[in-house]
Amino acid sequence: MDRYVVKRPAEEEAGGGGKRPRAEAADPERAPWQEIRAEGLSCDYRLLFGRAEADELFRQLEEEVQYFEGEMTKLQVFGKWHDIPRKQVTYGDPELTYTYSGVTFSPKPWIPVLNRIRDRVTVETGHTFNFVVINRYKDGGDHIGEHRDDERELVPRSPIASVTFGACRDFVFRHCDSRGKNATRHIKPIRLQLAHGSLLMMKYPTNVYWYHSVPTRKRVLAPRINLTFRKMVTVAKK
Ligand SMILES: O=C(O)CCC(=O)C(=O)O
Repeated sequence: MDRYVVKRPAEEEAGGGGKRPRAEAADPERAPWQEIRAEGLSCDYRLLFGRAEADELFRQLEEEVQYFEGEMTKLQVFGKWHDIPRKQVTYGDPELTYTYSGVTFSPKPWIPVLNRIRDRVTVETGHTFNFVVINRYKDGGDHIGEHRDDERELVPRSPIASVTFGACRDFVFRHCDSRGKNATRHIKPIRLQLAHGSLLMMKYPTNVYWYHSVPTRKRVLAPRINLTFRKMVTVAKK
């Protein structure tokens, strides 16, 4: 498996035999983009928030985000309904909806902490977003299975901005030709470790060819929150 690990400065120091962190890594304003490329995969990754701001945003998200309850916590896989193995919610512009695994989500209205994160992504990337899916993994038992973000409602070829807070979890890309028993080719999966306060830009055509997942990791005891900002097609109301 190809492995890319971009750690926060403190982790770099601990793992690097007491080496001082590089200046650009210590200051998220100057954190460099890391380009992750493979056949049909184009992603850019960097730290977006410094440690203190990331901690503050994580705390605010824990206090202010209200996750779906009841029927909205189930999803359909091969015709059978299952509990979603994590908490989930969508926020966004009022006229939008989003269908995922047989469930149509209506967004809750934007709240200040989400506007702040979304605006920072826009300033750093030049892309605008009108919808966000938030996933909360209480520990390493919570997970998300392999899927592509290729829903019909997404603006064609628009990038998806994935912002992570909390525990560092493996994020695995697998090429569509290299999945399961019917694999026709052996393309190595790509494993990323998405750090607290980081941004992963998943650009076209990544979600055409590559599935992604956050697998269970029993040794992870801390929570993680991931926000995927998306641009959805706005359908004019009659
Ligand atoms: O938690 C993550 O990093 C992935 C979330 C995800 O795959 C999704 O929202 O579609």
